[in-house]
Amino acid sequence: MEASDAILEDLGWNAFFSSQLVPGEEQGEACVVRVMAVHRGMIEIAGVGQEGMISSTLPHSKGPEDRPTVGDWLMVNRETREPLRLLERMNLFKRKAPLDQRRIQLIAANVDTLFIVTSCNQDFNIARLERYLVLARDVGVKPVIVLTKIDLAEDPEAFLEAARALQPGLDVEMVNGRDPQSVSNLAPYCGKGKTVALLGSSGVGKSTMVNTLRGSKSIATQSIREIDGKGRHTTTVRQLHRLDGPIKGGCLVDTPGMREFQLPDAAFGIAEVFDDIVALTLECRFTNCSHGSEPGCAVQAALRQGSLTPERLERWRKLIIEDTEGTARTAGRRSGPKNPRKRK
Ligand SMILES: Nc1nc2c(ncn2[C@@H]2O[C@H](COP(=O)(O)OP(=O)(O)OP(=O)(O)O)[C@@H](O)[C@H]2O)c(=O)[nH]1
Ligand SMILES: [Mg+2]
Ligand SMILES: [Zn+2]
Repeated sequence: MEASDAILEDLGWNAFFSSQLVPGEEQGEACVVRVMAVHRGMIEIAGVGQEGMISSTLPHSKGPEDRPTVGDWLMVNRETREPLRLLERMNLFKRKAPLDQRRIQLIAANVDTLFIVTSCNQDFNIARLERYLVLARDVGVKPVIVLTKIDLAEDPEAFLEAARALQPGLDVEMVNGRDPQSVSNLAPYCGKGKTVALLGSSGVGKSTMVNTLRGSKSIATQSIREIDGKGRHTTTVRQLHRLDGPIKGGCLVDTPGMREFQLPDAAFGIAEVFDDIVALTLECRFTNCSHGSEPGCAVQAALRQGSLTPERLERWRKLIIEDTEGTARTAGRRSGPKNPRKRK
């Protein structure tokens, strides 16, 4: 293996991407780089002998998803560093833009694991965590719930239990993000060539954790507001950071805390995170059951038995309605909520 291959592999380069190279492409004027950060109209890149800021404008870019985002692999001109083409993505995290729901905002591409970060305080919110889980399932990336600030919580175990109850088999980790010993629990998710993205509200400690994992204080962090415990939106750019300190190998994508978080069309992810309810709806007597007062409704029966809580049912209904309305809006028409049941 050549030294240059080793550099790319450290950055996450693998056979999925190398198989997309046209024979001879890399011997010519083109070389491959990874997008490390996105600024206004500019991107920061890293590759073999390539480091720095370049224009983010791609030739022949067609749709909103053609823009380079953090984690992307890009072919650029070796000399001029002009972007030539975007390599096909392994996966892509996106959301609806907060100020314009018709716009899609790209969050990160080519991610192996998603850390859904929340702190053991007022930030902890089951409905929001479910939303992030839906996103991860929809994108097809393994989610891990990371509970921070366990050193400040009176009863961190209660948060652990509530998080574990979200989904059977879900990975939940507890850390004091400022303590190197504690964050070393997260090392197994990192490692050579692996990319981990961190998502969560402002102030939960994403940047603090990235700093500690890297054994550095280079990323700015800021205390949360005392009055309501909310963060101050300290991180403003999505950025890929290489792990080359106490924990060696892999990359972490630090992201700005999200104020509000609207899912893109995510019917698949919703069905995965709420697979218990989906299974129940298939047992209802009527195919068009609204799970209200119809006879033979398996959802209502589960509520009566206590195997399903009304809160969980409500959260599912909300996501389904939101997803259906979003899809209808994108399609440029109005319609009521779809019946989730499809009979074969
Ligand atoms: N005691 C304690 N403090 C923590 C922990 N994690 C983070 N903090 C503190 O919480 C505050 C916010 O941390 P940040 O890392 O800036 O939060 P962030 O998630 O990056 O926030 P944004 O960049 O605004 O999205 C800082 O004062 C950190 O020192 C922890 O596990 N324990
Ligand atoms: Mg931050
Ligand atoms: Zn029903």
